[in-house]
Amino acid sequence: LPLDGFQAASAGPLYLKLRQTLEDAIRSGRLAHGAALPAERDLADYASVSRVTVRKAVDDLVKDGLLLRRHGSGTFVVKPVSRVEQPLSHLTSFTEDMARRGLVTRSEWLERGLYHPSPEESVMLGLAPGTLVARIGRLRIANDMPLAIERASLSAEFLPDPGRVTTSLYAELEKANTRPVRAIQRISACNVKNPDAGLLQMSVGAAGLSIERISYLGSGRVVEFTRSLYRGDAYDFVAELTLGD
Ligand code: 16G
Repeated sequence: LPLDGFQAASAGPLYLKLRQTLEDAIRSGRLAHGAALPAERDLADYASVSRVTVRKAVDDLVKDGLLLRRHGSGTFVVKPVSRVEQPLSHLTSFTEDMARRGLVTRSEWLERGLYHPSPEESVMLGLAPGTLVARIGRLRIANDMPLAIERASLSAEFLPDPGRVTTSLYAELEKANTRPVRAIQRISACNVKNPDAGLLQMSVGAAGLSIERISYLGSGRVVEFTRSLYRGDAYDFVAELTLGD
């Protein structure tokens, strides 16, 4: 058990001492990233404290982002995320961005197929009546770290067979010469909720970035309407600003 050095007899509130001992175990690597925390009962027995004390110490570490509770499976040591600096000047794809940093990407599929469009999709994509919409919903993962949830909608005209997108949507569009050349992107702050928090391995209520991208062909036609949720602790969006008139 990761409780070396814990001394119930020393001064100060018990739960804070227990918290510090657990924090030291995490920071020193004795409790490895991704490892499950021993059961509350075992920690309480071993430290000779009440389960309430253990719960308070663990709650504190969850609040500070060092531990993560996963419903039904336990409490885990959070893997620290190295932040990604993402320029806001180029219309690149996730796969390209990550490859440039030497990271290996994969996706877990949340949705992929042709559907009747929602009213919002019809408006955003300028769909003619009767046109279907292709939806590509993915949890995007780089080096085994989930970074974002992306849900893209495109007119079925541009993506008649969504099953063909295996790794990169933009690479697939490029084959048909319909890769977007311009996009408007809106970034706003949010607090992640379930089920998104679970997918992104974040605590409920942690900071996320909600991003909407509408991308266009050279002709001005909309190709893609994408709603994404990025981990707030993993991304810095950086833009160059120049003095204008
Ligand atoms: C980026 C875009 C997303 C686009 C995707 C294509 C943001 C916020 N989103 O992640 O709109 O669909 O790239 O990536 O930048 P892919 O070609 O790797 O599938």
